[in-house]
Amino acid sequence: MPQPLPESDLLVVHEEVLEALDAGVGVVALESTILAHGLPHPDNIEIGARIEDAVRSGGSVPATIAVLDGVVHIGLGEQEVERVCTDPDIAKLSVRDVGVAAALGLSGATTVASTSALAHLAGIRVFATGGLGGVHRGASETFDVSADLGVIASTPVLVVCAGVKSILDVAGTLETLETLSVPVLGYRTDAFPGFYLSDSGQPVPWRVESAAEAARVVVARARLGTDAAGVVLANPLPVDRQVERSLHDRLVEEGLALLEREGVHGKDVTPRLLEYFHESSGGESLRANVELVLSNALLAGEVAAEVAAQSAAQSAAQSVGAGAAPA
Ligand code: PSU
Ligand code: MN
Repeated sequence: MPQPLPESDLLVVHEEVLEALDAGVGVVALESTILAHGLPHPDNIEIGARIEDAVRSGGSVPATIAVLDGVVHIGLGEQEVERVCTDPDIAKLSVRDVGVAAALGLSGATTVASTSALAHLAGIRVFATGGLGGVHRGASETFDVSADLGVIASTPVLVVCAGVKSILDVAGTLETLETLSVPVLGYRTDAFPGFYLSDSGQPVPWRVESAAEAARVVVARARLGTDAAGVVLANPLPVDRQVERSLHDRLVEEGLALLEREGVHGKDVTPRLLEYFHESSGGESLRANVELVLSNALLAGEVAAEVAAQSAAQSAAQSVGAGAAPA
């Protein structure tokens, strides 16, 4: 079990989250970048609350993570979520930015990378998001590879996501995850999902059929000590809920052209694309985005509850074994 970081003037853990961790109840970390930079205001406030409710429906306690006035918060109250959703100047913080924001007393939303790293510090083992960052198309020239990948490679947190968007180089992203020793599990699927699409056209190396099975992977990796990296659990939208193929292809093509035209790069790429999709899909990209995030939060809630239960059973079995051993 990871040892939770003690609280300090730089980091506070919400009381309910702390109690859940102490009691061995499942906890699911949630990122705040999707709220601040991935979903339109003011819908993001209500969606944020629904994501937390979905984690609870899965049997776990949600911990949305953000940096507010230089303090890392593991778990946000209602007003804090509203602040993240409303402040137009809130920064997007990857891991490298968190210490800077803390030192300068700034506020920011956390990405998959920083949310995973901070969740791990707090002793949280499961994390739900929409889509993972990855290798961008043309990365061999631009070097644009999301820090999400490198951080997952060194952080033992299971990330539930709907794969990556097809604006990325999906095959290159999967190759990189293999190189970085990050296992990718398909949840009831053999196909790696493509965010808006149920199937990106790439296969997943492994398939699990239940939350309990995904949790067993986490527990077995910890017991063997082969858990330096995290795990990606890829949860596709049902085929009848995906974005229609022709609309999808038009959005991707137009979105990539727009980036080129506007000279957008670096950390602004994903927020700008999402904004464009939401504006020009007649609500369809937002509908799919919300559905997949809620589905991921529910599944993560179930997996975290299972990880907690299986870890407790494992510790109990170990102490019985130790007690029965001859002196
Ligand atoms: N993918 C999405 N929606 C998002 C993101 C990714 O479908 O909002 C966000 C996540 O916070 C992710 C970040 O960690 O974008 C990756 O950004 P970059 O590519 O700049 O590392
Ligand atoms: Mn990038």
